[in-house]
Amino acid sequence: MELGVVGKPNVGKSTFFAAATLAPVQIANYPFTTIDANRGVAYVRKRCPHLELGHPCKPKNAPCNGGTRLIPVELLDVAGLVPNAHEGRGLGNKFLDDLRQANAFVHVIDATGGTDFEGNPVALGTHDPLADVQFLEDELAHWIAGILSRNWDKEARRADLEEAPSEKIVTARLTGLGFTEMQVHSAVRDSPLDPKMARWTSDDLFRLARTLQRRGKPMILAANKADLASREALQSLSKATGYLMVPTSAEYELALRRAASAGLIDYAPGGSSFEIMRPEKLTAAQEKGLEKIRVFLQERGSTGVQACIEEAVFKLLDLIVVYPVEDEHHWTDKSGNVLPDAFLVPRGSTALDVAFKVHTDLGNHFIRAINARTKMVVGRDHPVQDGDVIKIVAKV
Ligand SMILES: Nc1nc2c(ncn2[C@@H]2O[C@H](COP(=O)(O)OP(=O)(O)O)[C@@H](O)[C@H]2O)c(=O)[nH]1
Ligand SMILES: [Mg+2]
Repeated sequence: MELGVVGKPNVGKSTFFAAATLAPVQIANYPFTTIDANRGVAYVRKRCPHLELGHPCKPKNAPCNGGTRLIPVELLDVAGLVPNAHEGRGLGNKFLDDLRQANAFVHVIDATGGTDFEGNPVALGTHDPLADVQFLEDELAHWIAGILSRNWDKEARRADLEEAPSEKIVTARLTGLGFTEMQVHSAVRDSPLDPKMARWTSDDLFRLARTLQRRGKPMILAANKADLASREALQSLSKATGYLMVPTSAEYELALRRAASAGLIDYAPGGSSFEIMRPEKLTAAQEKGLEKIRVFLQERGSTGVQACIEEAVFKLLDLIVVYPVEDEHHWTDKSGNVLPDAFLVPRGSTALDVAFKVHTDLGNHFIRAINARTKMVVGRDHPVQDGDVIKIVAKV
């Protein structure tokens, strides 16, 4: 699972990334850190099923923080995209190529309208953030269209002669961009296209690219710098975009997580409050800064950063969490670890999909699954539910 943090320069992408990937101190020994300069691990939260068991879990891939399971999600901080990045402007193509595997994008916009297209600061309210949404969509569609149209005419003629299905040709051309075959097939099917591929115009290819981009690389908006924007302005922006949008203050979230990891405050990311632990260690400026943040949290509920990642995962991508175990009675793996793993899978995934997610062998030798809560046996095609604890029975 990977989310690409995208947007033009100076909107707060790196601040968002730094905040989201800074682990709370309680789990600092867990690799929720930066993998390299611009790849890091954030997480989404779920109530851990160990609370039902009455004794603690022993997690391997997703730590548990007092009953809150933290399930890792990779974040990619992409350097700012400027208009015409697809033509290579501002190292555009390299950055676009970094986004190939992203399942979805968090598009960070400056909700205050205080940054122009190139990332230069301008008077607040003088740049329309909606224009950024349009521009980014266009860049992504141009990028996909560019890959799709490379030597199109030649290949299209050959494919027409061989009567190759167009979905197959398009899928092959876009390998590595992270689209599923189903997404490509449905995009081709829903586009008004000539049966002969050689007759597809560059406009046709661009429209197809746009459909693919919207379906295969969905986007949530982080309306950032919300600390400088009024609630009313944010509400009308949200209404106008037609996208899922979460107001964020990446700057406040970063300040809180840094203060928390320094032991100055007690703060759980996503929370609506914090507690000062070491008042004697705070400078006057820090104290004043924290008070401003406290007021913001009281008014808005949270900084929005954690909420934005969770909306991307649970709403935009509609993923659910399942807990595979080997012992359906004790909810353990072979070595007795309680609820060792938590996996994100698309809603509608079957027991067999979960088996493959755990291990290819388990998928290949699948016999049946057992819902560890109800002890009911379920077949391969049974769709799993959010929070299911599930045992896979396979031929050994
Ligand atoms: N007021 C405010 N400033 C922010 C926020 N997030 C980032 N900034 C500031 O915006 C500028 C650009 O941030 P940066 O993360 O480098 O943007 P990037 O170029 O998109 O990666 C920096 O001066 C940040 O301190 C925020 O939530 N509120
Ligand atoms: Mg940056």
